[in-house]
Amino acid sequence: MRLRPLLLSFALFAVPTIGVAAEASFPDAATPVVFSDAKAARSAEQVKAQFLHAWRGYKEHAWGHDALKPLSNKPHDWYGESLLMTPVDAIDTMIVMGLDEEARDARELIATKLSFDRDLDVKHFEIVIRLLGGLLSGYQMTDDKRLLDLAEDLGTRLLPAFDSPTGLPYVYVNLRTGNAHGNESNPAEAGTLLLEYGTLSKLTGNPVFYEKAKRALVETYKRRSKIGLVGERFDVTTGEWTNTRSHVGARIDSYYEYLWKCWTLFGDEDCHAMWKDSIAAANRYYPEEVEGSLWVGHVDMETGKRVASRYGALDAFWPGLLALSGDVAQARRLQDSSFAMWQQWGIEPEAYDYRKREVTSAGYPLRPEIVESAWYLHRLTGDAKYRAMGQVMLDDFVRYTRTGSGFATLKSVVTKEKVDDMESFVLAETFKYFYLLFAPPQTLDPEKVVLTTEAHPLRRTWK
Ligand code: DMJ
Repeated sequence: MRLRPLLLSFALFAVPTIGVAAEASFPDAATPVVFSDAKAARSAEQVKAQFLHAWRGYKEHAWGHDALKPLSNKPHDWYGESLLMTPVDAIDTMIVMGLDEEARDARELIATKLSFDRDLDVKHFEIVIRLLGGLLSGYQMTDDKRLLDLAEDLGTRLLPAFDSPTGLPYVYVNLRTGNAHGNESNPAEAGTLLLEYGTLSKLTGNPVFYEKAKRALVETYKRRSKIGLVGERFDVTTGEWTNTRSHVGARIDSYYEYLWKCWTLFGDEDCHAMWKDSIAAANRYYPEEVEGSLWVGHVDMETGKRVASRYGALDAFWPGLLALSGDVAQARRLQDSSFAMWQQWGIEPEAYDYRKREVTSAGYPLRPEIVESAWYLHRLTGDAKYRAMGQVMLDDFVRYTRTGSGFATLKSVVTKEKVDDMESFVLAETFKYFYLLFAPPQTLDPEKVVLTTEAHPLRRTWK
């Protein structure tokens, strides 16, 4: 495994994408996959057009609100008042796609209308990854100091979340009063904060943000079991586990992601050491072979004993993280499994029993993880197969989820019944990863950026 700070570790990305003359042909195990550069350019335009469809729907029906309800064409605000969730989450995608006019509109809306002086109990983790992350990447991409000022104000208001007896953050915090509550949290919500808070510290010169978020990450790691695994839930006041299931899915996933990325973005050796220890345990206990396919499932954190053959849309980020951190061979096999799961219904379910090949949770809230993994694998291997996979998924995504004004969550991947909901991460992540998969490699240079768990690109501009 390569373990080097950011600038060196991304040297692998120099692998050129293959420019094959023929058009896409996939999937067919017997035939080598080809995907021409011309075809990729057309697919990138297709993604941009779909993104614009959703953004224009938001502009027409939900401008100034958190989100668009894509079936009723009504606005939705998470907490009754808008925190501009969609524009903040989406602005860097517009910049990446070269949609300058749209990015300018979004930036002016944010800079002139967004205020965090509100008596609202907000979910700490979601606000950090969507809003703090979006403001910071927006600032780094535009140099608009108003975005950094908003980020600093938000970060300062969120800090009381860390004032628990353990330093593990409470789930909710009031933006005006600082009152924090919600004891039952998890590794993902405690450990997926350091890229955003750490960058805020580096850009403002105030170390408090880095210190608090790093302590939360370390406190999570310190509670790992004797065999090196973390569980699914803990109480932030006692620090005791309340659920000892261990896996790479919901409530744990991005804890692993940030152990690796905090090392690559900040060069923090503690993160490096925690990552090495954690990935060794993960690789020992999670993987399971079933009829020639590789999966990662659920085990007990204390014994390592398998408790469920469960995989799903969130777990599908794991191949990307494995590839990024150097384990391309395992990543390739797992991505094949993710894609097989997708193809069973033409869209992936939230949870899947890979032994029984049955859906166990049928919803699809338009998640990006499988596309994110396809992008990393394509960048690292140059294998056109991942672009061909992406094209299949893009076509399915549009076929089953597009509405008159945007894209709708599916209640069930089996029936394809839609729900009146479009998460902001569709614009922050899903379309960004689709676009990056097809766009020329120089569109976003992974030698210079680390993508947060919400796909906000952060750059190390400090020494
Ligand atoms: C996003 O908000 C983030 O990627 C988070 O880490 C996990 N889930 C969603 C997307 O599926």
